[in-house]
Amino acid sequence: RESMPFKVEKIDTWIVDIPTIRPHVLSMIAINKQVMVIVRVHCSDGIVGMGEGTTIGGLSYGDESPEGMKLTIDEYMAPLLIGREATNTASLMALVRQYVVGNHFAKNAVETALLDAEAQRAGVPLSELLGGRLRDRLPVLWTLASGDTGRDIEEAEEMLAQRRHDVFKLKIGKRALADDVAHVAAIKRAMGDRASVRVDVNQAWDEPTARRGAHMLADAGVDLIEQPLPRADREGMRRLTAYSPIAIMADEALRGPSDALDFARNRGADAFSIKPPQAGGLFAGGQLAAIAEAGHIGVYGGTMLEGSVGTIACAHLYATFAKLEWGTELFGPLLQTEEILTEPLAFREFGLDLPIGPGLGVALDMDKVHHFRRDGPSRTVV
Ligand code: MUC
Ligand code: MG
Repeated sequence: RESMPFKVEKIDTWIVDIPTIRPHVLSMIAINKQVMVIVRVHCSDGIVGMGEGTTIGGLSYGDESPEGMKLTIDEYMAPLLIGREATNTASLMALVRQYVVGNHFAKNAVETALLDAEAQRAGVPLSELLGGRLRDRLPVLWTLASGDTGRDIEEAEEMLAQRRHDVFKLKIGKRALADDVAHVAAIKRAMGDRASVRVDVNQAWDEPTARRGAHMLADAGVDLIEQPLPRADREGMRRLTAYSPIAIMADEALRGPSDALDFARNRGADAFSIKPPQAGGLFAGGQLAAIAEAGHIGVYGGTMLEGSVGTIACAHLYATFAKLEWGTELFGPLLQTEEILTEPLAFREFGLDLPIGPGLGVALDMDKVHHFRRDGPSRTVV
């Protein structure tokens, strides 16, 4: 075909630190801020595509840090992309994969920015490039993780009253099983039938603890247990899934389509938390959903607690999924004290509305971005 004249001209990568509205306590770390790498791909036709690379608690969740993502993109990915035609994301990402092993979060951020640019150029929402929307809004749960039972119940009541969320995920695994179960049971008792309650153990249990935990949590009225065992313990996940009276979800164990295929073949989980950064990109995330559907495994739209750019990119993908049995947890922007978009995302009525504009359909407030940039003008000591 005739070659397109538009080239990738420049790639910005900015580390942006935003405080959280309260401490967010997970089994491995408590966070007080979120750190995003905002990626902007400038093309020679004037189009700028955006992506985001965000993880949780530096290197305590996964093996990529924000600082490492920035370095990987600046030193290894940008030189491969600059000067190339900007209009074929699949071929650009194939080139990146040829020279960069792993680094899924960084790849996802770059792929998102390239796809955003392509969708803007085509004048269609990103979801169209990803296969087309099957829904215009997504259900969104909220994670109660203040570390305090009373405060979590108050927070849940507020969310219900505002009609913002009616599904809650609780982070457990840090304390003794009996203490964790008492915490979860108190919250479920306070909620009654008004809300669904699930837990995320973030790999903290061993198999005997998980077996006991599954029964105790089922008795407490919990619907689902996310990643109870270490990500490498696939046999344990398979046995637990067969044994547990309530659904078991895989999260950290799913680092791409081949993990998903293995889990589907062996029924290593009842549900997948699909996270494009963990899977290696939006296309890879879509492949996980296809494998889940083919394997009769439930689908859940996960989050890395991204800000608005990463969140809306995931939303465009999740809107294309045939099934979304467990809803989504795309609440990341609501955990941050500052919004870096000109118009915040539309969270209402227990869900999130998809934007209708081209590409991601959102715009950065550049003053805010520059203010919160780690190396931004306001932070530079002359
Ligand atoms: C995780 O492990 O699922 C998603 C929601 C939340 O509170 O933490 C994240 C990470
Ligand atoms: Mg999880």
